[in-house]
Amino acid sequence: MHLMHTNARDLLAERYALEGEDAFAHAVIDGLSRAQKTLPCRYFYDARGSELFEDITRLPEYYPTRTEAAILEAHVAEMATAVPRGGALVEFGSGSSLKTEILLRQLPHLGCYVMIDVSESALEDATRRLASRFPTLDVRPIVGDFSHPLALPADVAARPKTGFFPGSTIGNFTPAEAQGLLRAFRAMLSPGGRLLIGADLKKDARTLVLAYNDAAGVTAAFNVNLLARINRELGGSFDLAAFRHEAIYDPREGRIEMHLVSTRAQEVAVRGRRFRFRAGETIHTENSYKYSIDQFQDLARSTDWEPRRVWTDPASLFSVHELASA
Ligand code: SAH
Ligand code: AVI
Repeated sequence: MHLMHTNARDLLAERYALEGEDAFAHAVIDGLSRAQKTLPCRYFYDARGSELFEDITRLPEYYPTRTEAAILEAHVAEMATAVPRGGALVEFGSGSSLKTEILLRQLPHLGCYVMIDVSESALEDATRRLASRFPTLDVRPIVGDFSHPLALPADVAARPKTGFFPGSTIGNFTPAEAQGLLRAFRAMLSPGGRLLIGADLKKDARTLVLAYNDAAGVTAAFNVNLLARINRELGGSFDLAAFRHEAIYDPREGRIEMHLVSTRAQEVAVRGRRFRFRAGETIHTENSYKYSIDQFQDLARSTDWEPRRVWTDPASLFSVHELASA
């Protein structure tokens, strides 16, 4: 199996130097040095984190995955018209690519399927499964961070391109960051690109808070795994039992915030640097923004994407948007 690493391609030298473990160490030390400690949520997804995320998608409280899958099933014939014959489908943060199969089954004349993810293990599993379920499909896994400049292979770049960004992963970026991403995707998918993108919708706070505080504690394990990863990969000294998961909804920002709360005053070392925590102090680990359909379409317009069709479920929990390069 051939996984293409973006750092093997024509990226900036300084980014090359900051790949992998060094980039992770740099981000952790920078984030823990701030007044409000923070860690970038893309580091959730090591092999264990990717497994835990798949467990989250099957939780009764976590409505987004099954709702989006139902929207895809119901409207896939219309959605497929956004993908030209012989075109490339380029997925950002593809994870297990399970929902993508709904679309792939409808696209027998697809030129190729590009999946971009930071999780090498998720890409490996998905590549293996897709090879057996879609034996004639040209699958191109790319290990990389879609929020950094990323060059598509020349033969893919030459095809008409449709982006696929499901799961409401766009919600894990602030609106300003999301604008930057949407612009970068537009540049990558141009000329004439389309984007099929999932966005979780605003709803009552109770449903939202339960989705990120499941009874079985899987989301808590997903959150704490970030500290375990720092211990494993950077020789950190986090006492995992001394941090607890917290997820709150901030209605003014329209976002779920995940935090790790230090249950006592303590000091933690990472790569020879020491970080002090007060009892109750938190590390902000993730935002998950919730949009109205209008808000999301305005965000798209502000980045020169033109909103076309939008599909939702009967309870208006989740939305899938078709955007066209304006
Ligand atoms: N698309 C899937 C998975 C969503 S989970 C779904 O809808 O269920 C988010 C996925 O995005 C994970 O697989 C994670 O590894 C990946 N990811 C998160 N931030 C990323 C980044 N900056 N670059 C590339 N992949 C990223
Ligand atoms: C990937 N992303 C859209 C998920 C979300 O809902 O924000 C990640 C997640 N975090 C906790 N549960 C799921």
